[in-house]
Amino acid sequence: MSLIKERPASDTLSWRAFDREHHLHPFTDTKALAEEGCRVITRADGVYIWDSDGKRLLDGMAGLWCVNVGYGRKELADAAYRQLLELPYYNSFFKTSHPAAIELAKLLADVTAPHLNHVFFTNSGSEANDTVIRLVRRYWDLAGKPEKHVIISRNDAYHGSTIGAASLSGLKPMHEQGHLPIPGIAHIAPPYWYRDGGDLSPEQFGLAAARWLEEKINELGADRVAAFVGEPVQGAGGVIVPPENYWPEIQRICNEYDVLLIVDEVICGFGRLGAWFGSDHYRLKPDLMPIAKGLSSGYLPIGGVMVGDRLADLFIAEGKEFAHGFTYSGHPVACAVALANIALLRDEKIIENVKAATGPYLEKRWGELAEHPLVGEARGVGFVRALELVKNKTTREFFEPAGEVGRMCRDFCFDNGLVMRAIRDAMIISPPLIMTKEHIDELIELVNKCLDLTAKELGIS
Ligand code: PXG
Repeated sequence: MSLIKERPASDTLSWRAFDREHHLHPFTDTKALAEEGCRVITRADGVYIWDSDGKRLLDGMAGLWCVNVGYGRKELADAAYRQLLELPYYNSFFKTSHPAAIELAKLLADVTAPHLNHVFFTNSGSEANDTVIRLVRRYWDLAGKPEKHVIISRNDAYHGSTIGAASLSGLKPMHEQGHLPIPGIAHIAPPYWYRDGGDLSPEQFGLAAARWLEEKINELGADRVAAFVGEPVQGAGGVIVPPENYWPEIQRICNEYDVLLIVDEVICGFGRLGAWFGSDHYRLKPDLMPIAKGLSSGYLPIGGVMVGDRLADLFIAEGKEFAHGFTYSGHPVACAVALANIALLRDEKIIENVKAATGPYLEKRWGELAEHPLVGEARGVGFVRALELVKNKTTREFFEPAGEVGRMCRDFCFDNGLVMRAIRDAMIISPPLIMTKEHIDELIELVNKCLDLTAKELGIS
């Protein structure tokens, strides 16, 4: 039912017109969108979405890396409905709480590592990362080392769009457009072997890339460095999978220099890598762990920061107020949906299935795509994967300017019933974790077709 008075917004053309006239989209060239018109998605079920013309698309991106349990789960809708009737809103300020937030906090403590026993709720991954900055700096203040305030992040990182999270992010346009980063944030290069590894083996490069953190700490002075932040696998930066020896070395360096480790699990958390968390997959012990997306499978906005005992113990012992929080921190309806979502992941053994069955199958089938003349590298972990499209497979030469070939391939995907994301010229998937082997076969067939169409357009065979 439409609330728009002038005209029932029930068809693609009128929706497009209203969208063009009134809606500013995130990360979008508004002029180009106005010229082309937006795609209107009207419904979804399982691993498929439908647009307003009734066209079905296989959602290779699980929305925006988030619909882990797939679309149309009645259990989540029922949980929201029940909570809306019982207690649609209450806050957790001023010594109050409510059952949904309490139970979710307890469940999160159960599914995360033993030293992660507290959660601070937010409404998004961006807010979670802003909260992280506040927590880290507050922690070192309380610990009597206020000069330890610099947070080291990485180029190509994406930690969100609020001022703090955008500062942690390592994407040039975000910094250029916002006079960012804020003071006290430094960046090192990521472990992007395919692009930057040169003649080094992945192992040699992995160690060298981790040592850039050590060099940066020494350059800034360990007494000034508060924390290091990284995504287990960098998502929006292009699904940058670190060599196996990278994270153990980062953990060693953080321990040695007493630098807190922040592992941003907004994409990798809740099963994406075939483990509950990326930290489990890489055997990391984070002091802080931002979460969002898969926490509710995107059904409602909710995020949070898992806070390790080291920080939580000091905050509690200190007995002083932490001056930070949001009206909707621990929103009851979002918490109820997150609880139902985690219950599905656990009870239906969705993550175990990715690890043991569908993940390895996807890995095998994805690997076959490396044979394609356009594909320089087919990489990934679990259910997050990338194809690096290159001009020359032997020399690892990229296309110039970056992004055009990726966009071309992405458009072929949409036209042929598949959602893939293009990051520069890397084609990305991050599908719902409920994908079956049959869905994976369908996905690979569509990807192959779209790669062929792209190659044909470029005159490459
Ligand atoms: N951390 C990571 C690792 C993310 O991927 C955020 C934090 C921020 O979360 P919120 O909920 O504030 O969006 C993200 C978000 C893309 C894309 O195009 C990726 C994200 C968001 C929007 C688009 O790849 N990741």
